[in-house]
Amino acid sequence: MTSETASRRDILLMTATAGLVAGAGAASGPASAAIDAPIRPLPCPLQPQQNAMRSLIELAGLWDFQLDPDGVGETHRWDKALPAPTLIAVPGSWNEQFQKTRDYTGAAWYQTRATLPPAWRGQRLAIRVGSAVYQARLWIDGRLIGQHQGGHLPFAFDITSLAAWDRPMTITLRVDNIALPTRVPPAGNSAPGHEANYPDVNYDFFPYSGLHRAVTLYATPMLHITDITAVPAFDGADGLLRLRVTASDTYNGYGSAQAGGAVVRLAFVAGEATATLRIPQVRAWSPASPHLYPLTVSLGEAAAPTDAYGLEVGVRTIEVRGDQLLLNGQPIQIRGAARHEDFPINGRGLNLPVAVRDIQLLKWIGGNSFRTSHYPYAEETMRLADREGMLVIDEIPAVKLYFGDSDANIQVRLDQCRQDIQELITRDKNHPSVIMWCLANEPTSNRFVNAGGADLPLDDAYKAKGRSFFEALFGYARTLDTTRPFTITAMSATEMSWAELSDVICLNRYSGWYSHPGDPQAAGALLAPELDALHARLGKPIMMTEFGAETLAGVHADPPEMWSEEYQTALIGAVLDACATRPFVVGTQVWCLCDFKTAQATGRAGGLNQKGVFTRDRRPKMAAHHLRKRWTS
Ligand code: GCB
Repeated sequence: MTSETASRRDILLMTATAGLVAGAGAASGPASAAIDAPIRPLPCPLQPQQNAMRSLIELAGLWDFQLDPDGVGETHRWDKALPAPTLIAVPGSWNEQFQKTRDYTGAAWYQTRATLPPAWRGQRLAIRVGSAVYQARLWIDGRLIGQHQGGHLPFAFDITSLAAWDRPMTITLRVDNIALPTRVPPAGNSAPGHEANYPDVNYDFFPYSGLHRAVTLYATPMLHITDITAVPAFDGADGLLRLRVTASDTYNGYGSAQAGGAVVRLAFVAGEATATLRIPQVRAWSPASPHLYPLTVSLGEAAAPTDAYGLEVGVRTIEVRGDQLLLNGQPIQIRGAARHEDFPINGRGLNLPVAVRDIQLLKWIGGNSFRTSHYPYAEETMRLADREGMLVIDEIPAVKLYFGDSDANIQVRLDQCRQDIQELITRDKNHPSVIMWCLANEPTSNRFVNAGGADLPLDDAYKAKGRSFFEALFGYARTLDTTRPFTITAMSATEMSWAELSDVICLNRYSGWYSHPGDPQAAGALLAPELDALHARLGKPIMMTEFGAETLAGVHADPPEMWSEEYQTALIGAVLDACATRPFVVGTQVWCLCDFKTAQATGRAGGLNQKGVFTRDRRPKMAAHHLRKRWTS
């Protein structure tokens, strides 16, 4: 716990100036090679891009890899050379690439070499890691550069002053996935006895770990664009993009932005410019017509730009009004499923074919949405969602938070959640597909904390602690984005005084499975009065973000029996029927799109959660056909 506390202090130090979305600029100064102090991470709003002024090298492929179960790597300077490495694929989880690493929790080291192209001399150089789960430390040529904590979100460092031009550079990452109460998701509240699982995690998905997304070296002009925020709006038939652009080096000068045939001049003062682009007769973005406009922002004179960055933007608005959710001013019905980034061997490693396929499957069942349960997904997936007209609930990795341990631990988790939502909004704020941010999945009672296995009820002290935690988190998050709703998803054990802080009330309900076994109709019968009571009390839109049943593909029963395809179909149908007659229920997302790997447990046949309406290899179960019939006709 002591080293965890120390590393938290480092993180806070290093992220201290990363800033809010509105203030995120080039936080990094040039690093002095003489000072062996960590370099502050750069904010990561813009995915590295290859264009006429910017270049990148993706360090994908086989890296040297070594487990460090005894934690000796730092003492023995493995950052210079790994003593006995094997090869591993990056990106990819380490768990299933070798038999012996499947359930490994601890530190592991990755190392590769890269030669900088001579053409990059004189440019600003950075290294960016798309996702390292959970904590990562980075060395270049034996020098500690910095660290990041939280997984699933990118981090980058300015390495201009460390560039080697006459030899390959050695890049080393130490990644660890140790489960601790001070991490998010937190350890320390998992079930004992027959509910226990292995590996021992407090959540229901496999703790895949490692370098899950691209590691990229990239070069930009010295003076360069550091962030673009484009907030869409309508003015009659015209579309507006309210732009805020930041540039490095407290730039004072000009630039320009163009989209949809409109051009606007940007006047930078101390590295910041704001302007509004007006797109006449705009084509609004929606699931039915996901029209995107290429937006190009450049520095310098339009005829001879000195830096440029291109984005695709959609013009749409999203708003909660009364008990409705309005997209472009019209009530919208959300249909779809929650997902996981999960596939055999790859684990949680970037898998573009699966990301493409999953969105096709969602469309095939007539869905228009997904939730990034239970962590931020790859940037490529968000781009696909924009292009395919998916409405996304974008979630931070705050699964199963609890409030039964020390105030100090709760504060560390709150700080981590703040960092997660700040980094997520920084990364995803320009995606039209993102219609809501989710700040937690199923914060829960303290069932097993300090209880020695007993089932503790939620007492008033814990309720109050949770309430102030969420007031602080919602309050902070709402300063980062004033244009989208925020939510948390609530299981039946989640205290409603926390969940009611949400703009859209999101419910995960499993009657007919975890309660009322054998009675699929219970899922609808118990839900209907609960929905009415919540609506009467809160007057807010409600969404079903999870409901479902474990289903072994190929198992059939009439009358329906648990684990059969008929049972899953009946249960899902009962929930959808209950929602269909209640216009304040603005969305239904089944749990979940596809079967996925989880920790081993008595209720998880084959180490899988099989509540997918598709199998893990993406074959439809009966419920997928049912949804397709229901949602496409
Ligand atoms: C939930 C969780 C999800 C689980 C699911 C289940 O409420 O949010 O992570 O996988 O239930 O199948 O139990």
